[in-house]
Amino acid sequence: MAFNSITIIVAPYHVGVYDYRVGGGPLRLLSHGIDRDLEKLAPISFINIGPVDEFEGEIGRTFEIIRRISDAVYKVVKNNSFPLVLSGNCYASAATMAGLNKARLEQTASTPKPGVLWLDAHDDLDTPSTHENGYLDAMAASMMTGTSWHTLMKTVPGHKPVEIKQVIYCGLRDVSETQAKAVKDAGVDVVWGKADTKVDFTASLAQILDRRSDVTHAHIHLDLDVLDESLGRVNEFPSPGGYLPEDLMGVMQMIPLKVNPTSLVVCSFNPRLEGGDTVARLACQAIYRFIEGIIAKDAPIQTSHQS
Ligand SMILES: [Mn+2]
Repeated sequence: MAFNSITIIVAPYHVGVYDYRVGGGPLRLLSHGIDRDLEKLAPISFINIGPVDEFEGEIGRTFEIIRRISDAVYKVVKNNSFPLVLSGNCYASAATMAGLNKARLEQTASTPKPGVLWLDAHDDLDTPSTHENGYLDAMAASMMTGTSWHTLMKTVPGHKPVEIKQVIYCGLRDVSETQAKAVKDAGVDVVWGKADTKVDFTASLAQILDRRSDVTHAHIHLDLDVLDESLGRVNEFPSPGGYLPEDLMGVMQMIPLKVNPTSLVVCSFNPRLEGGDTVARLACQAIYRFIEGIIAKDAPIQTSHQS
């Protein structure tokens, strides 16, 4: 899978409200110069998702953003560019999978359906009927896998439910009993985070990917609350037992060695809480290492410059 450039899709919204709470995350990552860093690796362009204020309520605005991200990802993939989506909300991954699917269906050579590596403290498999706290993002994975919001998801260009077994979790830990049961019932592969024991996330995920010969291509969902709460408050839902910096770098460097990444969504980061700039710096380093890994794989000649 060769990419000739990277396109940064910028969606700085929380449920359609610009720069509010996690909507500020993409802007903070850009203020840390992620685009200037990546420019050392490949040509960069941008697609900004424009305001959606005229759409009805948080649900109407949310689904318009999902449709627009899907369209953007589709265009980027058609141009042989790599989509890096900086989003406030997690449901950008449901949108990205729809855009990838639309592009894949138009390809003459058959590209395998991508799996999804869901790096997050949360499973996001709630439905409106099981959901408890009002945070729409807790349904991001169920939107993607076809177990919630069926009618509105049909308005998303290219959306076709992703089979739940194609989703692999790494860092999951902040779940209710009902949510844990939903994950277990789904029978998916999970690397659980543990508050009382150090987990080797990189080795454990690598082991799963070695075994999963059905997952050769994958979309990467990086919810920054996968980071351990000791590093800072990534959003309003921090939890212990998450990734330390070496886990984040390890996982993001390992992934391109095991699968062909199709896309990356980085989301769910409210930079105005304690530790926001620490989180932003770590996220930028992780994105850089990940893209560097993809490029090194495509062009072995470049690996000689790496330490
Ligand atoms: Mn989360």
